[in-house]
Parts: sequence; C-alpha cells; structure tokens
Amino acid sequence: MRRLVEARAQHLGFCGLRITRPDRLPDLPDRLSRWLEEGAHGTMDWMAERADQRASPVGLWPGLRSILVLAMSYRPEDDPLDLVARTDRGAVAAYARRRDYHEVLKGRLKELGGYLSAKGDVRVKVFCDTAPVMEKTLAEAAGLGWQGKHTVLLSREHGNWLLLGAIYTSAEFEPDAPGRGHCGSCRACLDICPTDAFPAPYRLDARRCISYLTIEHAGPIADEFRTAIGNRVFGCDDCLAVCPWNKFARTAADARLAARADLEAPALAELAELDDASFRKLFAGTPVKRTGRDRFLRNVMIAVGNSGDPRLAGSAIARLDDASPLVRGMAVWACGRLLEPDAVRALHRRHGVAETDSHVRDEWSAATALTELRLGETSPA
Ligand code: B12
Ligand code: SF4
Ligand code: SF4
Repeated sequence: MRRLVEARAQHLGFCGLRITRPDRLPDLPDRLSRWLEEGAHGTMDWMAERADQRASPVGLWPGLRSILVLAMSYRPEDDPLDLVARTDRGAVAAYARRRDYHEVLKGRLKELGGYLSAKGDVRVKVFCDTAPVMEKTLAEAAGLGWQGKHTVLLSREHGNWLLLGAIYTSAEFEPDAPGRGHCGSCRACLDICPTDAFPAPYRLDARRCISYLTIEHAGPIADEFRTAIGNRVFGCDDCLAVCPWNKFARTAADARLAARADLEAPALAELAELDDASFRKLFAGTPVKRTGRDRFLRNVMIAVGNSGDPRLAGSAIARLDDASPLVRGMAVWACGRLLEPDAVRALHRRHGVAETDSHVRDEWSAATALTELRLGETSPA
C-alpha cells in the first residue's frame, strides 16, 4: 500500500512523502504556547484561536492514526538575493511569483487522499496551510527534513525551497524515523536577516519578519522596519536564499508551480500605478492577490522611498491623494526620502493641509520635520 501511495505522490508532483504518527510528535503544546505567550505571532490572531487543535492533531481529529506529510519544490532559477540589489524593481518572494500553492497542493493532496481512501475503508483529511496544523513540525517528525535555524523545513536533497501539505488518515502506516538537524555551526540565515527577526536560533519573532510585515500585517508599518524592507514588496527570501543546503538541491520547481516571468522583477514605477482592478488582474491566481491592493501599494511606496532614485518620486506624488490612508501615508514617507525640502513643503501645502487621517497627518509632520532637519544641515552656520 505504501509503495503505491508513494508512486502516486511522485506522479502528482510531490518530491517527498514521509509518515509519522500522533504519538511520535514532539511537545507541540509547549512550543506553540511559548511562541504565543511571547506575542511573536503579532496580529495573526488566527494562530492563537484554535491553538489547542494546532498543537494536538488528535484533538483536531480523534480518528487520526497516521499523518502523511508531503513536500513540493518551488526552487527558483535565479538567486533571490540578486533582485534585492535592483532598487528600481519590486522583489516578490519566490513562492508568490507563481500560482497559489494552496490551490495547487490542496488539489494534489485531495487526489492523493481520494486514491488512498479508494484502496479500502480509510478516512482522510487533507491540509495545506489553511487549518490549525503545524506542518513544519509534522514534516520534521515524519523525517522529511529538519527545521533549520531559520525555522523553515529543509532537507539535504531539496534544500529549503519546499512547500508542505499533510494528509491525516485513519489508516495505520509504519512511521518513518524523524529528521535530524544538519545546521551545525552555520548561522548564515540568522546573520543575513535585515530586521533581526531571530531572537535565537530556531525561534522567529514574526512581528519583526518582513514576510509578516508585508503580507500579514494590515496596518501601517513601523518606521524602524521601513528602510530594512528595501524593495521587498511581498514576502522575503533572504534567510532561505542564503542557506548552503540549497546548493545540493537537485529538484526543479514542479511544472504546476512554474514562475511567471512578469513577476520576476516588476518595475516599481508600474506597480505604483496599480488600481484595484489592475492589481487583481496582474496577481490573479497568485498568493499576492489575497493581501489586497492597498496593503500591496503600501509596500510598493516603501520600496519607492528606499530606491534612492528621485526619478521615482513622481510615482509617490501620484499616490498622495490615494483613497487608502495606508497608501497615502507611505507615499508621504517616500516623498520625504526622495525630494528636496522645498518640494516636500510645497506638496504638503497642496495635499497635506486638508488630511483627515491621523496616521497620514503624522507622516506629513515627520516628513516636513525631516526636511527641516536636512535644511538645517545644509544651511551655512
Ligand atoms: C504563521 C506562518 C508564518 C509566519 C510565522 C513564521 C514561522 N516561522 O512560524 C510568517 C508570516 C512570518 C511566515 C513567513 C514565511 N512563511 Co509561513 N507559515 C506560517 C504557518 C501558517 C504556521 C507556522 C507555525 O506554526 N508557526 C508557529 C511556530 C510556533 O512554529 P515554528 O517557527 O515552527 O516554531 C517552532 C520552533 O520554534 C520549534 N522550536 C522551539 N525551540 C526549538 C529548539 C530547537 C533546537 C528546534 C530544532 C526547534 C525548536 O518549536 C516550534 C514549534 O514546533 C505555516 C503553515 C502551517 N500551517 O504550518 C506557513 C509556512 C511555515 N510558511 C511557509 C513559507 C514558505 C514562508 C516564507 C518562506 C514565505 C516568504 N518567502 O515570505 C516565510 C519564511 C519566514 C521564516 N523564516 O519562517 C511554508 C514553509 C515551508 C517549509 N519548507 O518549511 C509553510 C509551512 C506553508 C506551507 N504550507 O508550505 N509564515
Ligand atoms: S523572511 Fe526575511 S525578514 Fe523574515 S526572518 Fe527571514 S530574512 Fe528575516
Ligand atoms: S543557513 Fe545554515 S543555519 Fe540556517 S537553516 Fe541553512 S544550514 Fe541551518
């Protein structure tokens, strides 16, 4: 039975399948509750809402006997770190430059689950990211690889460009040996993080992670992170891209997850022009669409401000009257970074005086104060 399921999984594009059982899992409740108690999940309240089920697969489904954990590769062709240096371009995380993996993996998991249940009196439930399931920890327990110091699951065969899914089943399978860590003394992922999001190896404070800030976080992004965000307009790949185990990854991205060429290095000037309809059209079927146009444009404005290129100032000026205060606020910030003090004051008179949103008003105050400061620095004593 196992061999048939493995062959089917391979046929469906999965590069790895390993099995564990609920009595073989490490101490999930402690690990999760510690993370939640620290507040490391930020505003992702959904991580806390069904924490008991997240930490207990049997609590989620009492009929559970075995857990099949599956991985699909999305290894990018280019090094994502090269893109971070191209400041006139927006960097979209590698996983998001393609069809939404939730749909692709869920579809394949359902097919595999259907195949399994057709083989006998077997019940299955399939999960990919949308249910309270700790996929990385299950994957390590099943032996697919190990959670690296960056907390992401990686393996010696596939590196860390893997997306995960799980099948809970009432069938009894022999479990595999759990994964063993091979990080050794390496700390490349910890050192490269632009926002110091790792308080310690194997622990991530999501509140500081660019992936959280640009995707999950709905409000304005705190000033302390804006410069470090650089041109990352959706997610971040730095800690993954630097991992030495990727060099040994033989697996190419699955064809169903082929990257879209137009999302490889989109021009910031073009992204800055997106309205709701063109945003939805450009990102149709990708994970970016779920974040929504306003949050995305907020990120684009930060990238424009970080470009250091005054020629992009026009892209920020055009968003000073945007209907979304999130976008207006970051457009003000970008103008403050790219324009001369006189120009910022003139823009404030034209666009800022009538501003009603308190956050955007604060941005105007900060931008005009910054330009005053710059004036002071350049005026003769
Ligand atoms: C919440 C979430 C996020 C949050 C928090 C990330 C995080 N590290 O938890 C944010 C928004 C930041 C995020 C970002 C990303 N995510 Co995400 N995310 C999730 C989600 C929904 C839940 C993860 C979770 O349970 N976190 C809770 C904490 C408690 O878990 P943890 O970090 O694993 O913590 C463990 C360790 O601290 C460990 N631990 C504690 N002490 C010690 C000590 C030692 C020695 C060891 C070994 C371990 C250990 O115990 C904890 C529990 O096991 C999963 C999908 C899912 N349902 O599982 C996807 C998932 C983890 N994300 C994924 C991806 C691809 C990403 C990004 C790469 C996307 C991007 N490019 O922007 C980044 C990576 C950032 C990073 N370095 O983690 C993939 C990762 C695949 C893989 N190979 O592991 C997943 C599995 C989605 C999927 N179905 O494929 N994500
Ligand atoms: S995804 Fe980026 S910001 Fe988040 S932990 Fe990794 S390097 Fe740091
Ligand atoms: S970069 Fe180094 S420390 Fe980080 S996950 Fe990879 S091997 Fe482990």
